[in-house]
Amino acid sequence: MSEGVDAGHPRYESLRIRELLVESVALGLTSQHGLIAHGRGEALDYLLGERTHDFARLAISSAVALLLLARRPVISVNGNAAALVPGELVELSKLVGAALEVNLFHSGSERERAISAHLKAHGARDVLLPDGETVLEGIASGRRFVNARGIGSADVVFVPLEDGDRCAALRSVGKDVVTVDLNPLSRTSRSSTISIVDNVVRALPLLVSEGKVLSVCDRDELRRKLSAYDHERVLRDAERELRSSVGVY
Ligand code: PTJ
Repeated sequence: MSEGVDAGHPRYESLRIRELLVESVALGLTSQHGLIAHGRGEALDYLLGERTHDFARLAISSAVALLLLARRPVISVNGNAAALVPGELVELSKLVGAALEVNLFHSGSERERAISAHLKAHGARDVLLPDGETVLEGIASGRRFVNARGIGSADVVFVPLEDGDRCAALRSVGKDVVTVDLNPLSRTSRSSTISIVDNVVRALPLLVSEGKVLSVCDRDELRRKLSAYDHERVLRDAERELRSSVGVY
């Protein structure tokens, strides 16, 4: 980390994460737009008290159950997630048997390769990239380019930091989508199957620990976990939490 971030600073953790993202832009992992997206996330996280709420814990547990029940789960990785939680993404992929696929809003083969190498340096064996032939219809961004062995044939896609277009497109072709997004009002949160309203830096370690617990459960137990999830209620509780912190009910 560059000089100037004092570990004793009261906002050290927030400054550390900013610094990590700035360095990740310099390393060619994260896009400059990713910094702006992070700023939006920071503001929402501040209003949520920078902690994991019960609505997110329920979503995390249900998301792990859904991933373990899936036939072909895939974890989609973008530039922000790769910078913030590379080791956890790799660990989760191993726990739930999911493929890792790089999929970028601002696509570019150099950045795809850099993210792939970064994930491999954190223990990933195989990382899928867009195969150059498979396209997901209904998306305007670079996220339409996918891999036929990954997102193209997945039944469940986990997408930390999403944009609404892709989430809706994945749902429209019958795939279940798990998202992590600090904004419960976003199209992403609304159109996903399971929405984890939390910061990826807290949610991913919790997904990994829940993965260790649930990976020994049988399928009936996993289905019971999944049936406890109520999408409308989770979003309502998250929105209420946000509004209560700014005094708007
Ligand atoms: O795919 P890339 O690497 O080219 O980058 C794509 C970005 C992130 C730039 C692109 O997806 C984008 O512009 O995203 P949006 O539309 O700004 O949405 C990002 C959402 O993620 C917003 O709702 C933010 O509140 C949320 N967000 C930002 N940081 C975090 C977050 N949610 C959870 N944890 C975070 N750390």
